[in-house]
Amino acid sequence: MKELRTRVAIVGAGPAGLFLGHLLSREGIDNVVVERRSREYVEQRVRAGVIEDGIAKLLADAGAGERMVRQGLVHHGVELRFEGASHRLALSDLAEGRAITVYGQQEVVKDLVRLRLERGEPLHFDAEVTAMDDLRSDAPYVEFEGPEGRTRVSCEYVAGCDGTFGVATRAVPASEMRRYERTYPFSWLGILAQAEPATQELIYCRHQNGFALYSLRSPTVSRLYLGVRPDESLDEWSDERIWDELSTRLATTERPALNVGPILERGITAMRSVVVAPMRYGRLFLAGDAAHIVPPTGAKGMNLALADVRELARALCAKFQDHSDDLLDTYSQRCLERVWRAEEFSTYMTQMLHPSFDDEFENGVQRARLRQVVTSREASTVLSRNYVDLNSL
Ligand code: RFL
Ligand code: PHB
Repeated sequence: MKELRTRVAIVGAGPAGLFLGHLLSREGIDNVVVERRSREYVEQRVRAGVIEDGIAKLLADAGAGERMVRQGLVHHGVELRFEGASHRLALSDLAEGRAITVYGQQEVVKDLVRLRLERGEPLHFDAEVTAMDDLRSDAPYVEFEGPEGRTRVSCEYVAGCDGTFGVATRAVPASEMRRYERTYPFSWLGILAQAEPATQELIYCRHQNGFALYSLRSPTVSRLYLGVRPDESLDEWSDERIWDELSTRLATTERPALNVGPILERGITAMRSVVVAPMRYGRLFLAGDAAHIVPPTGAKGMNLALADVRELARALCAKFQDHSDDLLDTYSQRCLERVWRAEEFSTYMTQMLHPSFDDEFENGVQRARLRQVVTSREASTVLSRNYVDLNSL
């Protein structure tokens, strides 16, 4: 078996793992990132698209936002559409001038991979971490299987940034970590389409047939979602049916609902909420989806992941540079407070925008909530502040 030594072994090259590696390297802290998929795969994986105000600044201040600042689309509002009518939420007016940046998650990943490889820092693709151990000692290790065989990475700390149900959470004895979970009775069918967006701003739509979201990636690429039954399969959704349903749900009396174009990518994602606590076991620290999942209605997943590693990088710097354990010891508690706020917001958005098919009482409550959001300045202010900057409030 090959042997490597580093200070921090980082499992996973999603936004969390790559950004943690970036922040540590900037402080001169040696780290190794290990990713089980190929570079092409992680750079093409279409997922999140909304970056909060404070998280966009964090990326830019860390020298990782140059292309995002050039190519990202800054939005100052979103639209809420229900009962056939549109209502604009003036996010920036309601949230002290702050705004969201629409920039694909895979673009963030591409930027971070390129920066890392340019600086010659270790990043192993096609390398699956199969084990980690001695996590409660001061000499933990992880092992991975890569193109060159088996390697053991001896380190001082392990960062579990390996996403949902990863090897990191599985390495923790069940008695040492609690898992809180909720499932929802729907999934999201998402498409990326070569079509000019027919909207300037994101549209969150509640229709009696179900939820719809109109998002975008560039002046020529649209990203759209439909709420569907949890057991639905992509085979049941021809291109024609997808476009018909999107245009039914997004229709208003005022303008054409959308522009149609070739579908470049499609997928169905189940919606759930998960929190594991604490986000630490000995010298293993969890960050991002490895520690929590939010339903995508609040657009919080990638933001939470980047906010976690902002905390973790600070805590590791305090340890290595000032010999202080304080921030490491409070990491989990500080993150979880923010994570539960994001769970609350994501649940609120999800429950307000996905109609029930068998509970008319629930539907009455949802409509009342939406009307309150568009008529009460207090309600729209709370929503806007959480939407644009929850992780920095
Ligand atoms: P990732 O991105 O899943 O990265 C984890 C990485 O770990 C690798 N890995 C391993 N590597 C080595 N050895 C092993 N044993 C490994 N096991 C796993 C995986 O291959 C992977 O590369 O987690 P990370 O970094 O925590 O980032 C989290 C975000 O990806 C996620 O929260 C967001 O995509 C969620 N999300 C959204 N977040 C937002 O902030 N705004 C949005 O608008 C938004 N929309 C979305 C979303 C997620 C979606 N899906 C598909 C879940 C829309 C959708 C449809
Ligand atoms: C996206 O653009 O992919 C997106 C936007 C907002 C969400 C979820 C996904 O809430």
